[in-house]
Amino acid sequence: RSYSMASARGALIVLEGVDHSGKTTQCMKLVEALKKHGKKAELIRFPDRTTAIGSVINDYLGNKCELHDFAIHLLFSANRWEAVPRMEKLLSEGTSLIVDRYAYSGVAFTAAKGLDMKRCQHSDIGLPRPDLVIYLTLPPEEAAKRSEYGGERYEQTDFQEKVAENFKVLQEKDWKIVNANQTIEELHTHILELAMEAVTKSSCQPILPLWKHT
Ligand code: DGP
Repeated sequence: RSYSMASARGALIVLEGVDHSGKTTQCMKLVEALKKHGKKAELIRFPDRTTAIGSVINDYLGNKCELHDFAIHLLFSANRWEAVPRMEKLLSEGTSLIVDRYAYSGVAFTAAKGLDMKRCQHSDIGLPRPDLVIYLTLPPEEAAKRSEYGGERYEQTDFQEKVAENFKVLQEKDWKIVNANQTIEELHTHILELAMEAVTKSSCQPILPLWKHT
């Protein structure tokens, strides 16, 4: 029936995971595969370095400027909030969004500097809640084999281990934990299956808000 087709919304699908777990590669492949299956899909990356806020974040990550830990935390958060109107519009038009990092990275990274986790979560309360979170895991020795860390801030193993611990605290029951230590194609097949299921399931569900004030 055409009226129900028109009202079907897209799914909000987030990929999180440790660095070098292949999130970006998998996000791009997933968008293409969903399109091949006749679904409307678009890639969203956080941080989005193309906006004014994103360009400050880019300078910060490249060690070109210094900012108070909480100030940069709020900019990462604002960088997600500034995308919300576009995200809501696309979702309501039936486009599924494949999101490379989200508020979970926001909290996991800032809290790894020693800031209180609840305080870190505060600025992201109320963002659109993902319909599906896929968390890619990779043992640190496997991540190290894939490529050397570059010169960006945060690219150190001890820091990344703290980040991984924080992700464990943030993990919710319905997250799909996927071992990234497989070939690109094997991983893609698994992720596509999870995503197709989410696209079907989410189409007539309301979009809920992320987290709550406690
Ligand atoms: P990427 O462009 O995905 O490589 O991410 C750049 C770096 O920024 C990466 O080390 C993870 C980190 N990052 C991503 N989102 C956030 C955030 O919201 N807050 C903080 N503090 N760091 C983040």
